[in-house]
Amino acid sequence: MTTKIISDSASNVLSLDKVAFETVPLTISIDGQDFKDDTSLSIETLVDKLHQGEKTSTACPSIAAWQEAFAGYDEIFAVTITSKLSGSYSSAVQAAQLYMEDHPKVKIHVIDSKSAGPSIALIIEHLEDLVASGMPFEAIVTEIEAYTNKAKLSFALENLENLAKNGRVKPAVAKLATMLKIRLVGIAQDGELTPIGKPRGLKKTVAIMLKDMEERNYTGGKVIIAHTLNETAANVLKASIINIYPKAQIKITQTRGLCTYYAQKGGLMLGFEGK
Ligand code: X90
Repeated sequence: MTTKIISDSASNVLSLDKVAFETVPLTISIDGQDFKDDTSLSIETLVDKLHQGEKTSTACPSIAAWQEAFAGYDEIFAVTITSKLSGSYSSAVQAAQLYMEDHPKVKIHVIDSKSAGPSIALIIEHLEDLVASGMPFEAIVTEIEAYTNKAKLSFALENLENLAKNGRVKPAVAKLATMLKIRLVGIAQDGELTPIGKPRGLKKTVAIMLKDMEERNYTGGKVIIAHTLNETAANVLKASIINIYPKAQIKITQTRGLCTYYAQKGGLMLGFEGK
């Protein structure tokens, strides 16, 4: 029995130690040129090109791209960015249906993370532990659906332009993007971006994020911080979390292409285990 975990590139995860893993890239287009969000993409170059580009957009993976990633395995878990903001989930579900028609013995479960970035990464890491423990496929499905509801996301963005331009936020939130020097703190709620604060400065940003962690019942479990060329802020956030929750297990990663595009330079994304 061979098992594989797959996610779209919105997870920012590049590899796993214990279980076969692959990311299916989303695509970023800048003035007609397509960039696949895979390991060959340099984030620094992407940020520069986005700065110079006029017309930019993103696209979810095709059905064919998901099917290629399924090939050769018996049991597959695929995790996607929230279905409310991207076609990635729908693409993966259709790919899974078609693939299982052609390969009746193969089991594929597609998970809508209802989130993005580091909370997808938490789901992937939990899947890795469950698969490695030898738990049967159906039991993992039940457990991971419950865990997905506990994998929370908050974020602090210095620029909402790309989210607004591509219609990924409600018009009222998009209006904030036209204001200067607004740092928006938000959370993923029901798979959508929900603003919770507009602080000025990092100190207040961190305070809002910590309050949200407490409100959503973080008690010292796993945390993943993803940043877009802002390691300093990620380290400040990490130190503040450890200060209150000394047992917190915290990892810091960089955003890959898709999250870099939407979180934009300076952006922070925080995935944590709540209730
Ligand atoms: O299909 C596509 O082209 C991808 C569209 C993705 C749109 C949203 C990406 C958000 C990435 C920004 C902050 C977190 C917002 C999370 C809300 C659930 C990161």
